[in-house]
Amino acid sequence: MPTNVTAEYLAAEEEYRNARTIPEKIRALEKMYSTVPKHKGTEKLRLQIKRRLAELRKELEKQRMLQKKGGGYSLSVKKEGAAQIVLVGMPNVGKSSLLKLLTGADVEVDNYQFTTVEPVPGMMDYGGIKIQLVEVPGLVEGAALGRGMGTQLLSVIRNADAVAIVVDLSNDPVRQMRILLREFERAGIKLNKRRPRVTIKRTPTGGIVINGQENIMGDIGEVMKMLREERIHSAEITVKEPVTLEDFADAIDDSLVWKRAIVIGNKGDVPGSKEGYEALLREYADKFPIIPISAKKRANIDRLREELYKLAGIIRVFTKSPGEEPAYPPIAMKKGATVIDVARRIHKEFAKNFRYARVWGKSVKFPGQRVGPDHVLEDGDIVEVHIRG
Ligand SMILES: Nc1nc2c(ncn2[C@@H]2O[C@H](COP(=O)(O)OP(=O)(O)OP(=O)(O)O)[C@@H](O)[C@H]2O)c(=O)[nH]1
Ligand SMILES: [Mg+2]
Repeated sequence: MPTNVTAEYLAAEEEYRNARTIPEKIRALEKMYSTVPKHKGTEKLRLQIKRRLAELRKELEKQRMLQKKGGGYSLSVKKEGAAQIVLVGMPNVGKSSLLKLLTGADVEVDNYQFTTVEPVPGMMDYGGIKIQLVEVPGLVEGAALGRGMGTQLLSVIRNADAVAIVVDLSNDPVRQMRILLREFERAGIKLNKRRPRVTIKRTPTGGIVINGQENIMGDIGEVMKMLREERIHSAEITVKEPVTLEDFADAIDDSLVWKRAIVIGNKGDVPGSKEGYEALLREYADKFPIIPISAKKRANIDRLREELYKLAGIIRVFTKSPGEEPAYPPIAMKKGATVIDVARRIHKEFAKNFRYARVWGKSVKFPGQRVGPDHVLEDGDIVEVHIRG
């Protein structure tokens, strides 16, 4: 038992011992975690709590899967278009209004909570690229612990490519963010972070080998313990950047998902929204792009469409044949796509018989530059593939 834990911590620990259900245990552990003083001496304790929380999250997910088999239902939405972005927020913040505005989807808008009761998709056009937006019914405190279909809703979010959080700027948006972020955390959804650069390659024999061990900022004994608990007995582990023990725990936790996210501040036309926006900026500007809008007045919607497009993580590439104009619409590729990826998309013969390509646009120094198969493309580039024979 570490010294100097607070009375609050001890009370939370007592609550944990008395907890019977998984949600009760999770709430108690969260309290323990938030009341442990943060210093070197409590590092192991914090790690233990976090690991226990991760275990409980997996158990909750398992229960949910069993319920699903037993006749419960899932709410998944089939992906269409170049990327799927979910619109998520608390009830009545204007998610449906936005969906309607951006995609023309036929969805009910009304001034009471839970107007939308299941996920609703719509298709947004951005310069010829289709991006699917999905409104997720309002999330509430406790969603990840099973309240109001919350676990099903969060699994829709886990499946999406990216997340757009919608808040009502006129109604304490910082409080809305706190509630939502806690539910994301509980559901194992990490926003605007990336998985720590730790790779684990299981090996048949040879025990644990750690490359870059100097990057682990903490007790290596704890690392070994975590690996044993995960039943990793023989593996080559490479730590490519400095990590804390908690980062390491995240890196080996395969129940976590990592998503890019933005925050949409809606109802910017309502009195009090300016103060709400400023408070939101103070708290969250370093973690999320925050876009203030008004769905009602259609204010700042072009900027929002641009931000949603950026969030989707795709680029538009125009293809052309020699001596002809570029074809429209462009094709959507993942950021980081190369010339050979484009050739493959056109036709597999194009990839097989690839000789070189000519490229116009941001990724090249001069128009029509000749490039090889591994040349990385940028948004708006024009590609002309030349093949053998
Ligand atoms: N003043 C103002 N009202 C808005 C704005 N956007 C939406 N509303 C109103 O807010 C209410 C809720 O809008 P919805 O689009 O149904 O909200 P929702 O988030 O989809 O609600 P649920 O599906 O119930 O969670 C409606 O009365 C809308 O007209 C806005 O920008 N400004
Ligand atoms: Mg709605």
